[in-house]
Amino acid sequence: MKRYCFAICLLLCSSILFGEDGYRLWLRYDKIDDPTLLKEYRTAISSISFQGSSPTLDVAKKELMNGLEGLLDKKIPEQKILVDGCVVVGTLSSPFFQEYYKNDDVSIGREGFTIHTAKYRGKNITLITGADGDAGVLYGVFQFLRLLQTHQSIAKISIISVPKIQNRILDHWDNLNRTVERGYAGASIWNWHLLPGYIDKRYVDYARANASIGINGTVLTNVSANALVLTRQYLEKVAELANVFRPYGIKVYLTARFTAPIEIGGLKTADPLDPAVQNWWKQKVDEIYTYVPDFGGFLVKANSEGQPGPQTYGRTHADGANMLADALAPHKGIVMWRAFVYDVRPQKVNENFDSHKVDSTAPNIAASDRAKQAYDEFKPLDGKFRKNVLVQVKNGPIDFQPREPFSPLFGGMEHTPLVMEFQITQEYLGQATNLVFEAPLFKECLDADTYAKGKGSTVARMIDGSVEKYPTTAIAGVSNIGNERNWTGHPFGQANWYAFGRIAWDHDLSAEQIADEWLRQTFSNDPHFVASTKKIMLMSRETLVSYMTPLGLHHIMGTGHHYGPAPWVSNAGRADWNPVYYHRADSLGIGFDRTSNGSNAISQYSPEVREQWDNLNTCNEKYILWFHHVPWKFKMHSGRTLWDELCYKYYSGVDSVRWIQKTWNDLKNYVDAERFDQVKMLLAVQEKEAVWWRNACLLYFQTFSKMPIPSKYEKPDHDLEYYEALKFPYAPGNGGL
Ligand code: GCW
Repeated sequence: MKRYCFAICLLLCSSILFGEDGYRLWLRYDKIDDPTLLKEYRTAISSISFQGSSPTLDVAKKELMNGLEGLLDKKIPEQKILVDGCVVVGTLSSPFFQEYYKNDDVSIGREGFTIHTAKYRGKNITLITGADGDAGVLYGVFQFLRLLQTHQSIAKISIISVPKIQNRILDHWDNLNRTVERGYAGASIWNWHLLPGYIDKRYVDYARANASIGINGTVLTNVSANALVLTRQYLEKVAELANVFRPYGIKVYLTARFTAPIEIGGLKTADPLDPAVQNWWKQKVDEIYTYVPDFGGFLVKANSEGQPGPQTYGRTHADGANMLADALAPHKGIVMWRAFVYDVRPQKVNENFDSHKVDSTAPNIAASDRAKQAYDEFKPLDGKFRKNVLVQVKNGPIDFQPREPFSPLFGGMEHTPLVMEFQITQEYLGQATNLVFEAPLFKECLDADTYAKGKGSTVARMIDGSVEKYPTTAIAGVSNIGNERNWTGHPFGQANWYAFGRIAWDHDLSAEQIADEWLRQTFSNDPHFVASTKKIMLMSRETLVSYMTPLGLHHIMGTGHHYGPAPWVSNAGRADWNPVYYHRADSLGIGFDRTSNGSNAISQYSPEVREQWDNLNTCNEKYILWFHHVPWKFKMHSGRTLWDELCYKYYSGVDSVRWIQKTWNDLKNYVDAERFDQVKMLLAVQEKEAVWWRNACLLYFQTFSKMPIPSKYEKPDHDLEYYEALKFPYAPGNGGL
């Protein structure tokens, strides 16, 4: 009896320990459940042999041993002599690989790797190699484990993989009090109070997860910055995190508050041309490097949304960025200076702008276009930045909306390397309740052609240094990670972290391939499960666009918390915080006229792009209301009027969510109960939110169009007043504001 109880206890404990709570992300390493494949793998992998040792090689070895032990359900021994089935791992400079490659030119740069199967000295072996020092070998090990986790054949491998972009960075908008701006997955994972003494195991798992997808940098703190992180007390904590991340090839960066010299340095000014200020930053940077010898540099949000900056002192963004760059240069650090600016400053206004005949129902809107400001401010500064400054640009000209055209800066800054900034956290994409796979959004932007240097000048090629050779290239994603057990709140939020890393490494990967890989590693290799869930993922972003902001609508969400629809809001603190500013609905039509007759934002793009979008008849309909004020009865490609098309989009968005729900429900037997139920519940919430968006937006826009919602559709279950009255005082994500 006793023994029986003990066995039950053990069973219970192990299921608690190994329950699918999502903590293990895509690094689950469970036993290969296909017996034939398991046999093949066990024959092909009999032992491992690490050539040399270093902190990075040591973590690579640990990962490989753990991974193989889990996947093959057996301990794989280390072997000093070559035997059949040996996996030989090491850097190119190790004696083994020196001899193996002899005079071959192995072009893998600092961080690339190769994986090969070969017959060598009569033995069938697998070789994984990378350059010295950096994490190439580790990346190779993770790629090898990925092959097994996704059930690929390993009989004949020949992979050379080199990242296309040098710095692949997660930007955390985490505050020192552990709130996370636009974070929906609990508190910050950085437990500042317990650092430097207590190293949470999560820091190591964070580093493993990032290294597994090639992320090699982390900005620890919010761009809306707190100068305290630059004090000695906090630098000691930062140093400990950097120590944990170093073996995994991850560099630490910090956000620099422009007025730090005043706030923590006791100076009277932060003017970047003041020698005392310059000297303060120089000394501060030198001090940082004593704590973190491989410190990456600063990310700066200046003169934007209340953050101080050089303009506060009558200086330019270039003056500010260059001052920090000079302090960092001796240490090889970089400055990522953000172009997300829309400060309260007089703006140049096109005289014709707003001259389209608006009638008395049009809300009162300012004669400016926020979409133009980043370009207007930064274009004149092109060529004026130091070599170690990169300008960091959000993917679209406004602000991480469900859909935006690419920012014109990507085609406009010939002499300045740009950092692509994507937002992984779903501030405007249903936060942590909506299932939205972002790879299609990332790809849509990266694959867009700027025509800046002729056809084929895609956004990706403009930032990765293939069009202009830059000494440094970078891409950043605003993190969606928090301290919730499964890291991202929504189980599918993990896919967006994963997708960002994979695309940052290789922007030629397709969204489909990334979804496929992620699903196989995170859930199951079952073909039916993978096919159905992949379909869900690949349609999810377009689905969200349809029920939130179809046809180029944007920025019509709730004020402040950005939760839910609020297209009626017209009383926010600044004109360009108001949804009415962006949709401009009136009795004649809807949409923001950014053509040459309107704000002329279109002029910031190359002629080839301009030509497509400036003309109402050739403009891709997914951007039509972004660039045009379109009459309600305008005939769309479908043959429907604009109003009917809008109804169609909103209704089809909700229908798609319902289809996704049904498809997920049918997958019950393929998924562990915990994650199945979580996703099921969240999809029910998403369906409610989609209906809410649809009803609220259509009822509101109908007050201008005065046209009926076609009778074939289900009727909104509340009236407009009901939706307008909804309030969400404690909606998450506003941390630190
Ligand atoms: O999208 C907006 C967010 C702000 C954020 C800002 C930015 C960190 O609503 O919360 O502030 O962008 O990117 O600086």
